[in-house]
Amino acid sequence: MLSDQQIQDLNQPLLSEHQLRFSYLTDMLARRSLDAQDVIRQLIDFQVAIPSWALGTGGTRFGRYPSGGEPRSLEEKIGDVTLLNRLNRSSNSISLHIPWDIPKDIPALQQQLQAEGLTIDSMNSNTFQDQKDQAYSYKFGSLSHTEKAVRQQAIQHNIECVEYGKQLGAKIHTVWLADGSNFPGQQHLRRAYQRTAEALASIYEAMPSDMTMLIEYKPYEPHFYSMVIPDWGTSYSLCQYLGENAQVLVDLGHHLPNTNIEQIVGRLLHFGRLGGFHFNGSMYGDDDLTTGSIKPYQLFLIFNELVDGAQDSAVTNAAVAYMIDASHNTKDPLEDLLQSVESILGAYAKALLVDRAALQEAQENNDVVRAEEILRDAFLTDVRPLVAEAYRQSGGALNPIAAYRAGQIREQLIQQRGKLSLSTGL
Ligand code: PSV
Ligand code: MN
Ligand code: MN
Repeated sequence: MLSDQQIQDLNQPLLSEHQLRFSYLTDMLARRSLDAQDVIRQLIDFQVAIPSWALGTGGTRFGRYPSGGEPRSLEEKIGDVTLLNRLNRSSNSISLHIPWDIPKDIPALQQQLQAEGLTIDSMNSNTFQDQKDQAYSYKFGSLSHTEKAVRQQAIQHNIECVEYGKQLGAKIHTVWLADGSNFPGQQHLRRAYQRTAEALASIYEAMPSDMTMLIEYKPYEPHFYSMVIPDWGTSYSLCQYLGENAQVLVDLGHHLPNTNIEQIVGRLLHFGRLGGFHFNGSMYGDDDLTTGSIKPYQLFLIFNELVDGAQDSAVTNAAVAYMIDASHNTKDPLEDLLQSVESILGAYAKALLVDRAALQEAQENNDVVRAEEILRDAFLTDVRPLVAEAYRQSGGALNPIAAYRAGQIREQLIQQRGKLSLSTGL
């Protein structure tokens, strides 16, 4: 499905208008001493991992409305990421969730990945649900649980994920902990933290030296009084406790409304502890909407910190892992992911246009308006021709969503896999 030739054919009718818009933007950037090709090169290198759980329709606890053709196996999930990557050449890896994605035939999986030029990005553990044959329940926590046997079971599950990761070549083990409490007094807050730190240390010790543990924080949900890892400070302190292969993961939806996420990013870069992102969009909380759909300026400001950090020799932060973490009820999941990747690339491109020397000068002179205008100037530039050109130069579609629709991909997937969704059993 979707050969290189097909993509070229779909690009053909769009080419002349694209050339017009691209050459205008190239000229405008040159007037500002910016080299469009230099930006494009960086966009081509930028890759965003796709989580296996974003490939099916999400839902709420009220219902789910799948559009059909959803992947029924890990192989089909990799098949979906192959399609996305053929269209935009910017999503060359997939993140797996255990036990949802337990690999059955590892050599065959490796072959499939290699043939498509894909890799496994991260392994994600799941101690937020009880599984069928599980000895102990996580109702009152997993790594933070009061009982040692429950903690041990959760540690063992994480080590199992690390083992799968080793076999599949994943370099990241991500821990998002649903542990917390719903009522004051339910949990001893300090001891729950201590137990978690010790349990994480046992997992950390089981990791090979080239693997990084990403620790994700979240202020609320599933618990509404306290979460054991509610904020970046807690994640950061756990990383400090564990060692240099532990890093903080910033999920954009895991902040209380109006939190200054770009400042958190700046702080973590300063400490060299920024490990990765889960991109999504949100209006209220962990809404898991399309990245950039609600707060595009915030997304740009986050990338502004990242680009600034990358250009500052004083920042020694290791490479940051980028992933989407979104899943909702309304859109075709593949179209949603194409939109998200495009928003991310757009925000990155805009951040690359910021005149850093002028910004620094304005900041040092406390010229507030000038500093803000420099950022706004970059943010308000229409960079879509740069992103489209990056897709084109790397062999992708000039307009991935249009190509997806013109190629009737969803219709073909429904034909192959059926209209019904396995996850709901409907
Ligand atoms: C739950 O909030 C969550 O969305 C976290 O963001 C995790 O990254 C994801 O689920 C998968 O475990
Ligand atoms: Mn997440
Ligand atoms: Mn989340």
